[in-house]
Amino acid sequence: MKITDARVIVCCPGRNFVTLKIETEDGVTGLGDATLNGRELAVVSYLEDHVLPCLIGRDARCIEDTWQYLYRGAYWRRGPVTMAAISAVDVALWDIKAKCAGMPLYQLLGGRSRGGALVYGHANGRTLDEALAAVAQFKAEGFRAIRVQCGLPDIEKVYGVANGDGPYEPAKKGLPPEEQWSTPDYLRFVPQVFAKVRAEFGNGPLLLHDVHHRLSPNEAARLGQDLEPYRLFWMEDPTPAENQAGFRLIRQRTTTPLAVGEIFNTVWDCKQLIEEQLIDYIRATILHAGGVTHMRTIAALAGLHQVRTGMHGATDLSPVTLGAQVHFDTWVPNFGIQELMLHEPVTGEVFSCDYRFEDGYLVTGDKPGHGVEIDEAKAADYPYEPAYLPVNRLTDGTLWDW
Ligand code: CS2
Ligand code: MG
Repeated sequence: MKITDARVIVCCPGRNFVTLKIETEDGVTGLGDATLNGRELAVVSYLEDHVLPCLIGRDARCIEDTWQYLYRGAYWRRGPVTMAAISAVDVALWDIKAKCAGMPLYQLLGGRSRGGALVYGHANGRTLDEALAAVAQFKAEGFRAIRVQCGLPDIEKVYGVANGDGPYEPAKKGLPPEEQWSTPDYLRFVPQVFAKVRAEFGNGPLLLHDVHHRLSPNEAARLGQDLEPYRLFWMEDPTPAENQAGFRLIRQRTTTPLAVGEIFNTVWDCKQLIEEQLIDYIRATILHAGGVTHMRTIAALAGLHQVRTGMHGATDLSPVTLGAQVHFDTWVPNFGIQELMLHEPVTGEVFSCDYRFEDGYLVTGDKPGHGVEIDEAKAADYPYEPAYLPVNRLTDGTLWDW
């Protein structure tokens, strides 16, 4: 079954998405997501200039061979641009294979392991009162697990908090906006936030928090200890993870569960973290870590070491990725949780999905494939708009991790 056409669709229904559509000689099509937030066009070029010419004429059924061809064959391995491009091809080919088999993707992966994927939503507020109101709202909507982020009293803009009345969306049109950071203020304030949330909502909700790579291992250990009384589901990205050994220090000093990996591209980014059991949840995604094919490798290694999945699911992952991930979550034995940051309604004009939110879970339908389709004519109504993630500075102006 030859691949006869492959094209990249760039659109901005609410935010930018890069989608790959592969067509085969018998008319079956598959979709993959290649969105790399703030660096979208680099992946478009990688695909259009270097990958797609090699795909035409290949057998769409040979997913593994194509993965190896694009990974080993490029000579230049790994990296977010390469791996997002490989993922888009891989997911589109899994979509095609599942459609040809007449099965939803989770069936092809090994079948259902659970009814639905437990998801967590994003409650945030500029003030503690706003954050508490947001938690109440997520609870009322049926979320069982809630991530809580709160502004810092003396800092104007921090990660994870909406600035206006609209939903939180970090990428902004135009050049990169700037946010501010103060580690001492943060370390003092966050435990108070969770004390308040537990006092108000009791032990029922599963609570999560994203540190967003801003602390040193020692500072993260302090925060982990201070949060222990509030029994978090996880503390995410406590420190940048290029130095995997850095997690030893955090791990030895706190029982607060640790999650990391939304920016990882391959199993090599988390091999030591997993093998030494330095983390509890691996957040690598189908989109940025090489598709369904490579996420299986990561999840299998994680499973050997009692690490569970907790895939990234922010709005910069398109509905195509979320669709594929819900199938993966429905099957993978060592599933932990799935992030769910809802796309704006306008995104739904371009992408149609076969997954739904039900009682705190994402449940996939039974359409063959991953169940997400794109309306290309509608997509053309929303052309690409340059947008960047923020950069972060300490209060004295020093550039910091965002
Ligand atoms: C995040 C994201 O969802 C998360 O956990 O860390 O908000 C992240 O900042 C964006 O996906 C960046 O593209
Ligand atoms: Mg995160």
